Amino acid sequence: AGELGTSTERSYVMIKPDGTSRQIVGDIISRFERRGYMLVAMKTVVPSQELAKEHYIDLAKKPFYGGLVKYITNGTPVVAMVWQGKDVIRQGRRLVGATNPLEANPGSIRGDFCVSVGRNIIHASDSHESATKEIGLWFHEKELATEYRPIAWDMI
Ligand code: RTP
Repeated sequence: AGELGTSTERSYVMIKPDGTSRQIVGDIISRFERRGYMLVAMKTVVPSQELAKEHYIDLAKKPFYGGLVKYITNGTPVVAMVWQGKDVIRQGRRLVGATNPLEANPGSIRGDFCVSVGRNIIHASDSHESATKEIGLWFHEKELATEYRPIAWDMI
């Protein structure tokens, strides 16, 4: 997932089915863009059972795992994204807010939009290791932009 601590660092961010249903995709993307991060890949996906289970494999023993997989595979698309930029993994988690939205600060995505841990809108990688795993799970290498620079659109 790029090189940690540099402008090539990458994070996997996913708007979950409740986020797409509630039509707040644009708002969420804006928050990452205006902070200064670059969208290097994005697509809608209706996750299969297999994909959802693999994504949350580390939580397989948790009592909420079944419900979590059911929620992610309810048939509504998720928006799978890769964001790039300096400290994007850690800052992405700050933009998202605490896992339990009742602990999330107002101004964070969860703190602004939700109240239930089981419907908390968005996922963001929590480490360089999970970012690498998750980007590989949701995207083919060729789907990732390798060069991305803002263009000087007022110069032409
Ligand atoms: P995420 O991976 O989605 O960014 O969430 P996270 O790291 O903040 O939280 P994690 O502990 O990895 O949990 C993953 C997702 O599982 C759901 N969850 N439900 N008690 C519950 O019902 C419960 N706890 C966690 C949430 O959707 C959480 O984001």
